[in-house]
Amino acid sequence: MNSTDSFIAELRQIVGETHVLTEGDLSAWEMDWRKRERGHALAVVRPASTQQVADVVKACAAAGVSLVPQGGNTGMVVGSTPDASGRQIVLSLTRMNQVRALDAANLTITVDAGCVLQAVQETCEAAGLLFPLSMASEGSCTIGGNLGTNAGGTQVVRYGNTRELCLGLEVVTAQGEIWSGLTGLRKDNTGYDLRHLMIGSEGTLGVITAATMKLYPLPVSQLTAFAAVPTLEAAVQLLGLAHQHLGAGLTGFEVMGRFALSLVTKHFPQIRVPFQANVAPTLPAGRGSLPPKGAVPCLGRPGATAGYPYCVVLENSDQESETHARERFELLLEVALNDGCVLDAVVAENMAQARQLWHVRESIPLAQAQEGLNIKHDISIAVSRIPEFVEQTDALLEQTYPGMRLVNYGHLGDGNLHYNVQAPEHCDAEQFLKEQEHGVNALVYDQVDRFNGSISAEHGIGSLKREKLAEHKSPVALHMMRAIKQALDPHNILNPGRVFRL
Ligand code: FAD
Ligand code: 2HG
Ligand code: ZN
Repeated sequence: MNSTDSFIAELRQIVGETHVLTEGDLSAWEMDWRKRERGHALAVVRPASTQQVADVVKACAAAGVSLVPQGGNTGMVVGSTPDASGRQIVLSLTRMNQVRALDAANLTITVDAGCVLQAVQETCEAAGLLFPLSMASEGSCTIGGNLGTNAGGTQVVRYGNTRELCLGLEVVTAQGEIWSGLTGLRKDNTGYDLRHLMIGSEGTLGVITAATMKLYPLPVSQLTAFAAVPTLEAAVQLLGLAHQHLGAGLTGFEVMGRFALSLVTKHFPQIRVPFQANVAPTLPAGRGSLPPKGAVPCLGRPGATAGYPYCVVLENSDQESETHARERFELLLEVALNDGCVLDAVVAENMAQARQLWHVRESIPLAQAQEGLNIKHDISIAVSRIPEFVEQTDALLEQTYPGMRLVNYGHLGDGNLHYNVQAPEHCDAEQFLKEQEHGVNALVYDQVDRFNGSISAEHGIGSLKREKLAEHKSPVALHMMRAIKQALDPHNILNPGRVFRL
């Protein structure tokens, strides 16, 4: 038996014969969600317990084999798939999917890292509690992946990123030791906060095997509106009004450019996008009229036409009764309509309609993927400067890459845009990316620097943005990051080549 065979045999002994995959179609583990890169794994290893993870990591360390932790493989930056060497293992955590404890009085839940986000949300809801992390990939992404990337999503404006929701972690170190840091404490200042070091480290500092996460009471009322705005400045003005009128009730504030919405209409014609040409008006405009069954009532001005430059989804969730909350919510929209920062708006009458409105927003990444390969920029800029950034950068891109199409949307409430560039129509997207991606990225990221922004707001670095990080992060910060990596993983076996090269 050669050394590779005996290594595979050892892995099989640890996790069981059928949970070490070496043959057949492994593309689900080897190809990233965006289909940017296809790697090749020595094996896909699927442990079922923390001890098995620790034993696998020890075996890898002894054999000098590196490993790539993987959850739902929905990451956007090529961080959870193996390289092309055929010498790395994919450590898939999806069999570790148990809820370990739910402490309603402490408002915490402790879950295995491989739990799917939606399953955690549903468990909490069944117990009358809210786990607020939410994103379009929630049916597939895992808590381990959310922590690994410090994922954001659509509720950050109220509840923060995954980091803010995490109280404790259990982690397997690069040496195969288990750090049991599963605390539900809100206060613990006993030295360096290792939890925060692990969160957002993209599998390069440790393998997260479980986490204790914060919960909240389920909101009593939830109101969602879809509003058309004349400009991005108006969207920012509406955000200010929403903070003022709704206070902590404001839980979501998303912006969507016209082209982004047109892709939803084009690729998912069954989805009703308010104010788009394919949607017959649901109601004569005006407050108070009763909507036909299943339709979203219209608050907007009569005669408003389709094709607004930007639309916004905003959500208020509250502990006060629906009647009070709705009064405040509708007052906000009335003030915004009078100020001219909203041109038209629909408010969901019930949860089913709210879900329809959110579904429009959440379908954009999928519609965009249907349109073809694109160049993603997950950037953050101070909210106040976003309109100026977009105006300048749109103009620069249009001038330099005539015909390119901007899919601009995102979490405006957090100052986070998905400022994505799609190849010109009828142009081979693969060819466009090959020839122009470098230049497009340089242009956009230089602008981000000029506006003191970040080149990765919520998706992380992976290998896709690794070289960009080196260009845009301060040398002092990079030096400290490397020192941490070398201290915790001196043999570079945990997701090497992700975030930076050593
Ligand atoms: P993976 O893709 O498997 O892994 C991501 C990274 O985490 C990799 O570096 C991996 O090595 C590491 N990792 C995974 N598990 C562990 C572990 N147990 N221990 C240590 N490291 C680990 N992201 C957002 O932030 N906000 C959004 O709104 C959002 N919307 C999305 C919508 C769609 C349609 C899609 C496809 C993706 C979206 N994403 C979003 C990106 C993605 O879903 C998130 O980054 C998510 O957190 C990844 O979880 P995952 O389980 O799929 O992780
Ligand atoms: C979202 O907010 C995700 O929908 C995906 O973060 C962003 O596809 C993208 O660019
Ligand atoms: Zn996002």
